[in-house]
Amino acid sequence: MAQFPTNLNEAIEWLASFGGEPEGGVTRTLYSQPWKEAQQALKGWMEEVGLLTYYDAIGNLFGRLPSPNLNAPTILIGSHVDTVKSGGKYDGAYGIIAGVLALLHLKKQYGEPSINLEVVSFCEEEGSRFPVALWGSGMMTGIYSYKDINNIKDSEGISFETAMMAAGFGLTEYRVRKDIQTFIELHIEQGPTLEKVEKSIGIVKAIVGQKRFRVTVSGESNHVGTTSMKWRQDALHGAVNMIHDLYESVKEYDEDLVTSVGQLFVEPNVPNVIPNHVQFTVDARHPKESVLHSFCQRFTEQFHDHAQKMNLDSQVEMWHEVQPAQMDHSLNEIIQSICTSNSITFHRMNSGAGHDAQLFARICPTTILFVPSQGGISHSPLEYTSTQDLEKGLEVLIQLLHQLAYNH
Ligand code: HGY
Ligand code: MN
Ligand code: MN
Repeated sequence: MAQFPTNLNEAIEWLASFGGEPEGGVTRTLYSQPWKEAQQALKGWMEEVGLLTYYDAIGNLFGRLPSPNLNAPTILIGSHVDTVKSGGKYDGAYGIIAGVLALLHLKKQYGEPSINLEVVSFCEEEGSRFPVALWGSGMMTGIYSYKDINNIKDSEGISFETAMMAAGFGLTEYRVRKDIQTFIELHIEQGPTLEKVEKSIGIVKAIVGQKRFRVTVSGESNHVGTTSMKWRQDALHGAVNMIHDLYESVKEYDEDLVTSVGQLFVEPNVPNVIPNHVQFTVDARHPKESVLHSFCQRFTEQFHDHAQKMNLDSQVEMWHEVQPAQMDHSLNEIIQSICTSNSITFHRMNSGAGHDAQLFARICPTTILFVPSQGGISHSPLEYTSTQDLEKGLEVLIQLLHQLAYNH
């Protein structure tokens, strides 16, 4: 294959090769070698298609199609380049690739826009290497600052700051942009809804709020054979009771509330030793902040009750929280009219996944549109979206940007 892709499908495979794994997954975590290579390759591709490229101070990469009007604002499109561990080819990547192809098409077809158009490859959204998520958009919107990464380390003990500086970023003060007029993200749905309702485009009304916790349970390790059940301080038994209650409590709320324990570490993790230390994560989400808050308060109290009854110590620490975000109604109306006039089916829905659009919605008119995920699978090597669906999403994005950025 030539150095740079010439179409959507080629670009998906090309970008997935950076951090690609033999079993088909992709691992491209913030400031890692595959991450650096992917950003550099995207920069080369953006330049090849005629965009002006640059990095900001933390490693967000931009490709700009400028307006001749020096005072024009900027419409930003794009998504995140990082992935979860052994993730899919489309999560984040599709939004960046579609952004580059859309600007290439608009430049060829209509020349210079009256409003600057920029595609961004956000450095990080997932929170899969460090316990910080939405780093790229969080800094761009001014919601985060460098102090938010103080004392943050990855699972190998490498500090966020060390990794950022080793990649050549974080060396200068961060300047929040004031020229962003609109943010639009194109993304795979990562769920089963569009496939079930047999529609091609998801027009997102709101993105759910989410809270992520690290729970630590401490007891006392001892010999499994000589310690009677009544004398134990078994951290794993305590954690199991907590997790059981978590999944029971969620049933008492409406079906929009979701929660998961995605990670669990046991120490000393030896078959004939009673565990003295357990750490697990809780991810909880809902479109309404009040419901999310009440659920999180409830399970936190339940966890501490279990710990107290079992003579254990417990810590429940929230490390990530993002409010639910409403998407822009007038942008969504334009998307709906584009779908209708192109006979592209659409479905109005919420997003259960968090996205960079969630933060941009706080500073400017923002929306995110979805294309279907086959089987609703995501964050997995089995993540897949058909070329036809990918192309439809790109077509809607192109027409939306043409309406917004080219004076007729
Ligand atoms: O976890 C999420 O919602 C997103 O995929 N980062
Ligand atoms: Mn994701
Ligand atoms: Mn994503």
